Amino acid sequence: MSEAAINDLALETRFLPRFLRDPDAEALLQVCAEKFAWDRSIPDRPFARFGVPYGDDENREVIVFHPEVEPLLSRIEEEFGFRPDSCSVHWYLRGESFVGFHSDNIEDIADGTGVIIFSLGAARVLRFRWKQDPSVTRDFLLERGSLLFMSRAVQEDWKHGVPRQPDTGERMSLVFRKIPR
Ligand SMILES: O=C(O)CCC(=O)C(=O)O
Repeated sequence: MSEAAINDLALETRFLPRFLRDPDAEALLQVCAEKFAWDRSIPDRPFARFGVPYGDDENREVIVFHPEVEPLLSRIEEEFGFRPDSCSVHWYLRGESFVGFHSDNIEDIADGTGVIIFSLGAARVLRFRWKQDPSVTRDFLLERGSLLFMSRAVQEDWKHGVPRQPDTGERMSLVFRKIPR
């Protein structure tokens, strides 16, 4: 496929590299690490959840957002015009911690919204892979304090994942969405 054709593929994303600046971004990882209730069933990538449940988790009760997360919700609402009501948090303890290629379920994303990945800690690559031709990829370097929005439509055409990156320190991602009612 020609480079021009690849550039025409819709990868509907919006990237805000300095959504939260230091020292706030630097301090927040430690606060989250200490205060969140972590599920450690994946040993090198603990996770936590807030807000409205979805997917495999949908029968649990709503968990109120932690006060540390609330200011981010208001900032996201100002920037994107919707207020997320659900958040899953992934804590990559080391560079070997990873997430394989997958698409998020569009039934868990309200119309007119998208999935928002907010990053803390070490910079990691988020890689998109086009479903029609997996040799077509797009990389975003998600640095501390950055925010990446991906539209609902992105999930239909692309998979995404966070590859292993040895010799990298810990990283945390807070993944926000609004669940359809
Ligand atoms: O940690 C990340 O940046 C990506 C997480 C992810 O792929 C997901 O929650 O679906």
